[in-house]
Amino acid sequence: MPVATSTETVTPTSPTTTGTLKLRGQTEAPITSAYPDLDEKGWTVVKGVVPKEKAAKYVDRMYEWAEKYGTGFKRDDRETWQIKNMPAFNKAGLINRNGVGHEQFVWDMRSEPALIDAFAKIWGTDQLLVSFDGINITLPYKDDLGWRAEPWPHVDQSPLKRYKHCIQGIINLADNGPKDGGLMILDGSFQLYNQFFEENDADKPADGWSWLDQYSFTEKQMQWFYDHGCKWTKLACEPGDLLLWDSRCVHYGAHAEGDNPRLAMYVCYKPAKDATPECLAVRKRLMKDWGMTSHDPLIFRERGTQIFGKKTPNEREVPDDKPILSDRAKQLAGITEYPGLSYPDTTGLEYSQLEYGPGLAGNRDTSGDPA
Ligand SMILES: O=C(O)CCC(=O)C(=O)O
Ligand SMILES: [Fe+2]
Repeated sequence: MPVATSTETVTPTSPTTTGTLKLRGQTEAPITSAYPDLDEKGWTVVKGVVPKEKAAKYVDRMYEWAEKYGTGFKRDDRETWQIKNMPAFNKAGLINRNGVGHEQFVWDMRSEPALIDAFAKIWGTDQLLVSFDGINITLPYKDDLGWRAEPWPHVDQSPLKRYKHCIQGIINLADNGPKDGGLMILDGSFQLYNQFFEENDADKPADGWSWLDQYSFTEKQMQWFYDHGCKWTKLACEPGDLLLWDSRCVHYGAHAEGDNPRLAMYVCYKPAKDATPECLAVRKRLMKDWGMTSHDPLIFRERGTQIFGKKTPNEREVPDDKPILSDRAKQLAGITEYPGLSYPDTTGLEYSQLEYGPGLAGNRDTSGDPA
């Protein structure tokens, strides 16, 4: 099948001052023929990408990570399942702080061959770069969750991009039923993406739609979708299932209503050949400083404690279990080149520095954080 291309032109700004990477040039469009649902409704659940036994081991490692945080959470004692006992998290249990995106267990998960293969089918190549994304632990808290429990309907694509651009992923690790915390998709919204921005052009800010790959909808705008027949669906899934969705689907992560915890990791891969030298340089710096990214591995906003600042005094800036990267993981990180590709080095950093670099001071982008 021919690969469509699309061209995006934006004004470059320095990534070191904004914490946000803007890229110019051509990026390939994903090929979704392997997953027809992605073209029809914008999302799909790929069953059993990781075997259940392996998923259970990742759950153990995630709980162990949270227990080692040392603020009182114990997986076997539900009395300790309180917000104050957990590492700082965002809405719906999304954790993108504490260097978690570079923990060994996260790198191991990202390097799972079957997971990479699912994205290789989408991009027609296994020479991929992966996002330095976060994890999700959504416990059925008894605390008052306040803002954390509110829906946050959004798309992870700029209104300026009116074409297929990114397929996002979540690898689900624990049983996830209709009442558990999890991914909510507004069915029908994917097909209406362009129409929404055309018909609601009056909502465009004075300086135009943002090029940031993220747009949050107001209640009034959501009513537009409901009036056009869209309905929320909670994606139920089993351990080891991969949730894939086109970034043009309106979605959010819901909090738990039932009794079960949700454990999951955010994953997204794109072709290494589409990475510009600028992108590769920022990724290399993030590897050195344990920084994280939003979902798209090529066009991203920097994320993590280095960017947001510490939310709690004990927030870690470096991973607890610093990763020893396999050769495959180094390729996925963008530290080593794939055969046939060459990455001009603009950083002067050696890999030894990348493994044990100091935490980076600075506060480059503290803007709002829908995932
Ligand atoms: O946690 C979730 O299910 C959704 C988070 C989200 O918005 C995303 O992964 O883009
Ligand atoms: Fe999102």
